[in-house]
Amino acid sequence: MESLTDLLSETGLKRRSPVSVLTGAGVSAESGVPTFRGEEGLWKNFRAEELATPEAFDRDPATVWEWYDYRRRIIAAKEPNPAHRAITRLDEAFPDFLLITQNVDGLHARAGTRRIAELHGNLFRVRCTRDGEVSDNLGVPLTEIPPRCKCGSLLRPDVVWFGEGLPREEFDRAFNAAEACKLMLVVGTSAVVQPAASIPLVAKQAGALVVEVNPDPTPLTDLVDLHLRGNAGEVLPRVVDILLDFTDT
Ligand code: BV8
Repeated sequence: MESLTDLLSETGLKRRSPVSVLTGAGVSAESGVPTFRGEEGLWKNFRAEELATPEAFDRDPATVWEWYDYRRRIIAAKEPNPAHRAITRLDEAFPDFLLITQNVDGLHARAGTRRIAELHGNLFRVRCTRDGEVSDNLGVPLTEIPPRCKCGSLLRPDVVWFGEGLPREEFDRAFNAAEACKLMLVVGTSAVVQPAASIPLVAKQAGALVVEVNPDPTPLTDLVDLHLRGNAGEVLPRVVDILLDFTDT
């Protein structure tokens, strides 16, 4: 990876430099969590675009709720992988750091990463459909599917569905970090879902060094400074070693 070191030398990255990471489902692939669009990227024969919508929930709340419960059960049995843990090492080493994730699986927090912007919410939280109050899913009495809030309204997963706006605070944190960072790692995303897929472009246009980690090319690949082809669980720990060595001056 001498080319990464060459690029770091050109940019003069320091330990005090702002660093951001954008992740997608690929960072959880080596934990055994299915991605959305890979060949195994089917969640129980459903495509996210079919069920991850307000219309689907209005039409058939029980099926949508059960689909999320199915995903929660699968993910609760998984563990963070070396890619998640490598990102935690960055969070611990760089004073000005933000992880921006599209993932809703909660694995980054379970790996110990603290500074996270969850663009698309989190599977392990639920939200009241009447007043938007968010709570921990674990305390929900499953007397009926989907369960109801204490106010009597249906509960829904606290995730962003297609056609819904992203949480304003998380969106702003992510785009502000993209505009300020000197280095952005883009890990395990097919870069097709907007507005998340625009975040690396914002970083690039603001002058950051943008490095993609993905076994396959994506619509971003021709636009980034360096595409490291490989699995995040293998590539990221080595990238972090290089970043910490290079800035350890
Ligand atoms: C919005 C939560 C407006 C739910 C998700 C332009 C054209 C057409 C449509 C649109 C457009 N702009 C906006 C839209 C609509 C839509 C959209 O982008 N559609 C896409 C499909 C074209 N966007 C929206 O609807 C967004 N909202 O725009 O609202 C608005 C604004 C204001 C007010 C009101 C409305 C909301 C999008 C959020 C949707 N919710 N998730 C749930 O999970 O159930 S998105 C879902 O896709 C997940 O969050 C997922 O993370 C995300 C992106 O997928 P990826 O993470 O990239 O995963 P994928 O499987 O695709 O790729 C995996 C990658 O990993 C691959 O590249 C693979 O090669 C790689 N990989 C595999 N193994 C490894 C690996 N990499 C590294 N290591 C490995 N081992």
